[in-house]
Amino acid sequence: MISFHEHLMVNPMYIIVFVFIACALGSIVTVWGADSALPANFSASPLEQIEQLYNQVKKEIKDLFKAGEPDGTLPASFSTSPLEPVVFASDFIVQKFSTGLEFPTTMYFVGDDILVLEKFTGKVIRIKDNGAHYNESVLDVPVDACWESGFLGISSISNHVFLYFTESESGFDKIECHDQPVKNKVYRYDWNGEKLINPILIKELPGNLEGHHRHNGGAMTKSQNNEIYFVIGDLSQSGTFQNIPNKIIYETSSIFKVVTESNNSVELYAMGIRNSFGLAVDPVTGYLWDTENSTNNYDEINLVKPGFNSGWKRVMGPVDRDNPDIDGPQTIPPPFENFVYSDPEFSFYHAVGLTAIEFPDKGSFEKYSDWLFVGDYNNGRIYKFQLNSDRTGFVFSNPELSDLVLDDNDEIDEILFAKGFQTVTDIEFHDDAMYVVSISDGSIYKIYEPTQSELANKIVQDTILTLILVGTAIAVTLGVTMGVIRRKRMRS
Ligand SMILES: [Ca+2]
Ligand SMILES: [Ca+2]
Ligand SMILES: [Ca+2]
Ligand SMILES: [Ca+2]
Repeated sequence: MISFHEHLMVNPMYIIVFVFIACALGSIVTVWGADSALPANFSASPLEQIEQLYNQVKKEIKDLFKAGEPDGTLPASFSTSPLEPVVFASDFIVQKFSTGLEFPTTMYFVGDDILVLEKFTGKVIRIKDNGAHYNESVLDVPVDACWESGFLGISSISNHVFLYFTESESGFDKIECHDQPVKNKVYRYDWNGEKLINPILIKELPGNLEGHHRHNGGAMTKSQNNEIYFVIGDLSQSGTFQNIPNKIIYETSSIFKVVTESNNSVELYAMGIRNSFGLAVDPVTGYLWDTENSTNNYDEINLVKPGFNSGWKRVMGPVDRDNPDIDGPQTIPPPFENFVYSDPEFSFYHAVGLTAIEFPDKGSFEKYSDWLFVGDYNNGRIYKFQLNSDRTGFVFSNPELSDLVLDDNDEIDEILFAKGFQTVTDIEFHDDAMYVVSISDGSIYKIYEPTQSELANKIVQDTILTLILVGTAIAVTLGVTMGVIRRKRMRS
């Protein structure tokens, strides 16, 4: 359902119509008022009421103009306010699809149902194709969920569902932070149509090495060749996988590949990653892509070829840029095994907390088949990037973006697809629609092309709102005019 505020925001035309009608009616009513005598016993209180309404509407309009500022200039505190979602593509609408989830992180479709992970409960919630939840969770694991730990990643190949979570040693869910060592684990479960059963441990990784519960990564995706990729961040380490050659070799800052057709063997695939909440495989090229998170500067989108070194802690963002997060100049890391550094395909100078990354399905999103979508946590936005012809990078029409960095004053419109989701943590495409998980909102949104009847409903809504606005304009104009008349009469 489209809210009143959202409606006003997406239709600045209404404000113009409003002001125009208010002005036009204002002059007409003033003329009428000048020629007409008000009854002597005219009570002042309705006028006061109208004046109050006028002030209220004035405030409302002021707020609306504040909300309508160009997106790129919105301060973070404002953009995280509970605005309703807006899609900047006129042929799509957005609907709140499912609610009442407790801090959902990521999701995956099994058939037409969604399995979604709750960060702190360790529950896998199953959602029907109408957005309703099944009563019982399909799995409930013990999670150690302080800070960025917890239930983090899901993917699936046929009836095998792969899960990434920080496992609680005690067997009970734990939210409190602590210094005890824990493990991040990847399990494979069987989906029997009702429950996730028969867990097999695929990979055990460190967790909470410094007691920080930070940079656990957790994103997962699958390739067309029945491989599963998953990622872990640096767990605040400074060692070999962070491009600091020393004796510290924890399995961190890495992307791993599970070869399911080879007895679930796990291979190291990429290194030098500070942290990541997003992996996706291009359905055309089979290339893996990721999103990566900076301290303050240069969040990244990367094409991740086998043996990719993302460069952390020597470099974040393009190596020829200065990065205040890095001590001294940025440098290409020294070689480690066969890993090769390459610059990101795009970066955000100012960290936005990049999370989800996804290639569109066909159907309604066919027109975006050469685009890549990315979500962010800090602003609740969804960005879109047009791929080049060999799908190894992006093309832009705005020269400010052609340097492959969104700098602070760059115009953002070209890459902004939607906003207002508070905190995006996952995106999936399914059956003509894009689904978006908002962790702090406890909701999944659906972005899709409306049917004819939904479109008709929207037109009716538009008409009603226009009438309401015209009515308000008349009331306001009357209020102003009558106020003027009253003051004139009081003076005379
Ligand atoms: Ca649990
Ligand atoms: Ca990098
Ligand atoms: Ca730029
Ligand atoms: Ca996803």
